[in-house]
Amino acid sequence: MQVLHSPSHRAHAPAFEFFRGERVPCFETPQRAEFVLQAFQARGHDIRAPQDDSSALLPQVHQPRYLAFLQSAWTQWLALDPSNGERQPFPSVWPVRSLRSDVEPDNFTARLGLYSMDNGSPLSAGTWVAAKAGADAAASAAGVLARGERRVFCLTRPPGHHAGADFMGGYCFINNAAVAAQALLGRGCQRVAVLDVDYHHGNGTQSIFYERADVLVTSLHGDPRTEYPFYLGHADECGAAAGLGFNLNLPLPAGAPVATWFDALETACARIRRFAPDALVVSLGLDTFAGDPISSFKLQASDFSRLGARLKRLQCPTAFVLEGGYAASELGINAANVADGFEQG
Ligand code: SP5
Ligand code: ZN
Repeated sequence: MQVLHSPSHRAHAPAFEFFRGERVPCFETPQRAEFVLQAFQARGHDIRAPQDDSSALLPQVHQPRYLAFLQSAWTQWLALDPSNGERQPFPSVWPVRSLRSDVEPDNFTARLGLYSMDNGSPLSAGTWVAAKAGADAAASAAGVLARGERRVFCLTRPPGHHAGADFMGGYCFINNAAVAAQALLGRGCQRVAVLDVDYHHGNGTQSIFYERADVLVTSLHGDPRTEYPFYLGHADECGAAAGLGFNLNLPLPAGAPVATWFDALETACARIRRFAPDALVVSLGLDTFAGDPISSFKLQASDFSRLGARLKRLQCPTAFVLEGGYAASELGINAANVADGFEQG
């Protein structure tokens, strides 16, 4: 299948994140994408550079002042102190309930908190370049499907599904799945379904489309009562206003057996089939893998082939967008198994 990939992903390479108060190496590394690229090359997939510029789509998915901040954040960080090039910015204050988020503070760290849902999404010098290249791949994927291909794979990082209209979070900066869905609507689709199979609930994607009936968002994920992102992803979130009934969450307990996961996948597939979308965007997190270091579902490599084959049966033009998955050395096999399961299924 066509695999859209840009080496610009490497520009996003923060050194550490925080875990229980300690600095630990980032889980979301450039090496992840390199493993996936190697696996797709080894299996003869058609690796291509993204052809479309997502610039006009981004403000349809994200708030302009958030995009402006993200694009200039590293320059602003350096302007505070030239030696900041050796450091990573982290937010330390957030506008939670009762505080104002409509007024943008002048202080850099205060703005970083305004535009962040957590302190777990470190920025580096090339974050914008890498995230924009990922969004370009998502926009290009819509073009590939519009030209008649039945499937396409965005081999991109950083991931996107935690990023909301005006915030970063969970290693995500631009919501690539939302960009792909919006681009498909712009290319003539009437209805687009998103299926998010990352271990973590795609809070950003849900919130972006929550009041819309043209994008159905379905998600299988670890129960937010115990799993990140904690504050969204419950089963009673069904959409609102025009979007009521167009959001389906299927939270599963941490440690849920593989059979339970595939049962939930059937429920999501049934809802997607009833929606009769013109295209499907799969937020493909592979952190459901048994060997994932930060998650606790139990899928094996062969289960990813089964996933791909099941999605093929939806008989819908499908754009896969890479999300999480932190067992880096097995990520390529698992991603390629989804792609090959889809092609052969
Ligand atoms: C895209 C994506 O998968 N983002 C995930 C963001 C998760 N951020 C929280 C990481 C917390 C790590 N906790 C480690 C627990 C080990 N038992
Ligand atoms: Zn995840």
